[in-house]
Amino acid sequence: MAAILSRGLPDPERERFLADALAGLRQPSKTLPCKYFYDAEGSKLFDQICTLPEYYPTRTELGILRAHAAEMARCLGPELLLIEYGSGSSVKTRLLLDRLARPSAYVPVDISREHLFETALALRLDYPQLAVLPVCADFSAPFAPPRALRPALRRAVYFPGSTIGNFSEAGAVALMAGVARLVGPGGAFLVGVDLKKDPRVLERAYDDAAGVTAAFDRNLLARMNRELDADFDLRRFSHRAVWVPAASRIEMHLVSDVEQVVHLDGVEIHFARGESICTEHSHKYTRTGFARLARRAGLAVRRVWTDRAARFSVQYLEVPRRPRRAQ
Ligand code: AVJ
Repeated sequence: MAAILSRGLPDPERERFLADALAGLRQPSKTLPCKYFYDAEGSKLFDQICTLPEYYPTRTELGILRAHAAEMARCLGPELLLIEYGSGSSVKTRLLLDRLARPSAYVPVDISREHLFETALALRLDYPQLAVLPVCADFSAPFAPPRALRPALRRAVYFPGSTIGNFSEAGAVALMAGVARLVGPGGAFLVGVDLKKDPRVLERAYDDAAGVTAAFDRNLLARMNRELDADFDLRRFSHRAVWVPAASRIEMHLVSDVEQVVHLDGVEIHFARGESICTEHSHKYTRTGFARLARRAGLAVRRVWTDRAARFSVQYLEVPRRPRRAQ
């Protein structure tokens, strides 16, 4: 009954997921958008990834925040409207919120609805003076920010976790240009950027010994089975993580172990043995490479904090008040 109802009702989120999945799986090199990792199950697995010994980014970024949050808060200034892209559990944000001077409002933006509203509720309890205004949206598409209850002196976007690494260069520039538009001249962007390093360290971070990242990757197939009437056999796909130096990125793939046909909403998808679905790109930057990218989006890097080993960086950027004309 539930299945009949859910099929009969127009569900725009399901329709978009289905259209994106079909479009990706019909390409000569099969792909799926990585934003679909984060259903309730995927969000749980991702939180687990963040605690793995091999997955250095979360731990390293938290260390940088703990050491420099006060200075970051000084850069951001008082009475701030803070908008966060892909807020998840807002663990890192709390380190900033604890240091900010009289923040006006916090706008967490996330596509994982339950996670978002649970987190907002917890934040309201812990920060009674702060207006917490969650927005359930895909931050990579235009969305309307809510009006803050109190006027803010300044707007800033916070984008931790190196999620910017999921975007192509053009995509990252477009995203940052959107940030620049949203915060306006004099506005700020605080972003976590993972740095280029030994490929062995990178490949292990995306293919851990306990198999949590493999389960996270396969959950995308399980999610299509649950939500899109697909029949992926999870035992017949293997998780792979490869460093692609020419593109300076880690690619995650689900490799078909056998020749097989899978059905997705009645459509047949053929897999040759060894054919893969690319599920994620995670670009790694050098400091100069990232600064160049930001400049193309009209943002100027003002401060960079890193850990001792320079594995990860947190970068503070501004939209110049009088933008210089591009040469
Ligand atoms: C959430 C995009 C930062 O690319 O490192 C972790 C996602 N994928 N392990 C990343 C991820 C596999 C993660 N980001």
